[in-house]
Amino acid sequence: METQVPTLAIVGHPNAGKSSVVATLTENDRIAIDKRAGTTTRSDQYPVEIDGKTVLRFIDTPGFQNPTDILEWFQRHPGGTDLARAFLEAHRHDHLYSHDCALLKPIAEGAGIILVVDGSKRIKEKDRTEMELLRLTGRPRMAIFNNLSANDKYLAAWQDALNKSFNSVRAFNAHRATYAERIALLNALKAIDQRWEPMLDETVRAFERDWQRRIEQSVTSLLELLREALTFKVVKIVKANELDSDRDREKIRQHLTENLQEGLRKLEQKTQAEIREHFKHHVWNVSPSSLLVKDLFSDEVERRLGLNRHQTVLASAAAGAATGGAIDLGVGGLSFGAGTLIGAGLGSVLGVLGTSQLAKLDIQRTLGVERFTLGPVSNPRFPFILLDRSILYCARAMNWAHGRQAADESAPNRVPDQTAKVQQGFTEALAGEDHKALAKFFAAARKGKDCAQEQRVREIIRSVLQDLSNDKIDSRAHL
Ligand SMILES: Nc1nc2c(ncn2[C@@H]2O[C@H](COP(=O)(O)OP(=O)(O)OP(=O)(O)O)[C@@H](O)[C@H]2O)c(=O)[nH]1
Ligand SMILES: [Mg+2]
Repeated sequence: METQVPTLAIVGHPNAGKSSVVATLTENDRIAIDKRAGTTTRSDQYPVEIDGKTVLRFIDTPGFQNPTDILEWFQRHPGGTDLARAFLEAHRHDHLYSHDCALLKPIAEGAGIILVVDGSKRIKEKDRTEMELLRLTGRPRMAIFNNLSANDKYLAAWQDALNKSFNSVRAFNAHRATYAERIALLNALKAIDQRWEPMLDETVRAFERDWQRRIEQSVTSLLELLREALTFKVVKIVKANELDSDRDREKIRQHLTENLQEGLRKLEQKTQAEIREHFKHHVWNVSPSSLLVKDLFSDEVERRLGLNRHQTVLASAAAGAATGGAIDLGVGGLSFGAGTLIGAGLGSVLGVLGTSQLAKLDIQRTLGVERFTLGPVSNPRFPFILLDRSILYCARAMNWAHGRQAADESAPNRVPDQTAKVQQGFTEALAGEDHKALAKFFAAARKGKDCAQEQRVREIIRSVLQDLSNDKIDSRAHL
């Protein structure tokens, strides 16, 4: 084992949530976690790598099997010996202590210790035994509360007992911990062994750079999605003699609308897969009540995300004025200029996406064929809705702890994605100037053109994503 790479063994009772803590700390959702005790039977190493370099190592261990025996054995042996190593040598082949030996092995090899406890349960004799035997190993050690319920009746007693034997005692919840809390834990590890300080400082900086890089990659994915979605169109060519009536044309329109929607759904899904990859998610169980699983073209999504009507009109007017074209608010196949629209009363003009037009149908007749083209999307609200939903997806990817594989209703999402809880889209909370910049970017994207606003748009989205991952969430008015 390279000594300069800080290595921490995660220890505790069977089922204390040790593997869940390791999964969250290493962003590895493939680690076996189960409600049954005894899931982990050997010590497994989980290196944290940044740019191909191992900067930190966590070791998942089985729960203590016979803590009382270990403590008694330690107490019978003279101080100054490396007790973990001595115990291991004496019990290496004793099947009765197989889990204990697996647990003590990394400690004997020099790993620091993170003890995981459930501070919501009453403290028992066994807990005190484990604390004492870990103290006797003489290794740098931290204790963390991974509380499985909100009960805080016993917390003071735990604090008291742990403070006596551990260099640092902190809360770290495997299901709720965010990026910021992971960084805070790494910083706290510096205090338990000063030799680690330079390496951990570097690790924290590497983590921060890596996180910024992921946010940047996500912004790129989102801009790419918007560009692709806003140029996407569907075409059907039919022989004129196969078209009897307007009913046939209406059927083609419906068919093309379905294709257009399906194509846009696919583009969204492709981007979602990229975002999961940026944030290392392989397990992705979203509850059916989440707005993220509703159809992109459903009323719920349309109602809860995107700009409001007033904002849409103002933003589109600015973008329309800039490009010198009329604004198509795409309602019932009619096209309104800004003046007409405002004069007509906003309420009656902008409907939900389901009833208003997503894109215009163009029909060209030449040489005995009719060429039907639907798209690209001209509805001015749609890109705001798509962007909002993508931001919501990023928010979940950024804030969903990798150790949270099972459903856990007790831990609300950092950024609510339950349909009933989403009161407003992210773009709606932005300033009018930002709406205009976005609208101009969308207008240029529709034409497949570069946009002078692109840098600005990047900054807007980056800043929203940074806020959502920096624990500033509670200060956002709409959440
Ligand atoms: N509600 C809640 N449940 C948790 C939390 N952390 C872990 N669990 C659950 O506790 C159970 C045990 O988690 P594991 O991570 O497998 O525990 P372990 O300590 O590794 O267990 P063994 O390997 O069997 O010793 C699983 O059902 C987890 O989903 C948490 O923070 N909150
Ligand atoms: Mg385990």
